[in-house]
Amino acid sequence: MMRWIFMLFLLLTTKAEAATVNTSLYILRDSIHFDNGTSLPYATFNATNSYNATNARIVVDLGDQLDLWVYNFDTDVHEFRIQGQTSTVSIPSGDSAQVLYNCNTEGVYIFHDPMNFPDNASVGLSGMLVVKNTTHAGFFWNIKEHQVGYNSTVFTGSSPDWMTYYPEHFTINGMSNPNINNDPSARVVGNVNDTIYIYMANTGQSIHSMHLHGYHATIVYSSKDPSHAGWSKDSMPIFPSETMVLELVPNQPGEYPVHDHNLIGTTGGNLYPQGMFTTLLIAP
Ligand SMILES: [Cu+2]
Repeated sequence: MMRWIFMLFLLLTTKAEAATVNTSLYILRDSIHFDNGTSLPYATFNATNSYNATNARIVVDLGDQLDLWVYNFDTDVHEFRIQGQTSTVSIPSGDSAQVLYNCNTEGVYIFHDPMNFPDNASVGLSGMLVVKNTTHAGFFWNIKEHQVGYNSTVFTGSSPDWMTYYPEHFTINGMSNPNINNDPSARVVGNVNDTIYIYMANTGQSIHSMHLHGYHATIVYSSKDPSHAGWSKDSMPIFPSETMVLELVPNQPGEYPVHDHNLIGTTGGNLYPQGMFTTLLIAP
């Protein structure tokens, strides 16, 4: 009898079986548009064969097995790699490749085209794989900046001069203020005392410092500085290729700004306020 009770206990307390997550990414090239009228050639990993300037996100649970197919619908050859992995697959134009990945470490990993790094990743080919170990609400910020002229240089097969990089456009999930607040996966909406996770990846080449007004958040994970886990702060510097997970438990209601503390990041080709600016909306 005790044995059966024990087994029942095990069944009730063991986490759901790890699942195999079958998904696909489609490499597509088009443009990214900004409010000052600027358009830049851009390429992204999409969830379908329909282009979107926001990269598809892959969100899995800890322990899942990712079975991914990457389709290259662009006219150029591309490569694919998940951050932290040494294996790279090359995908000719019109071809596809299968990538298997054991999601056994919680965190955020940038999947990207590592060809001529950071050139191909900088023209948009860098998205977020999120391995989560919580059922709390999550929001996702793929933060990135752009300099006019650099993308066309990459697409014509040359390498831009990163020593003279001076970006003019700043995006979260491929969008600038005020459009970020219309992205329900980016704009943090919740209630006082909720536990909210913010999953961030800096897929650009500049340092950004995300400043949360009104609240402190706790760093759960930093790919660059694992020892920062547990720090409670209101400004989070995030370096190129760094990923970070924040836990926010709002202590007061209100609508508070979040922005890049490097204030050029809240502009867009001389327009202000643009760029990396959104708000947290917390109900009582
Ligand atoms: Cu601020």
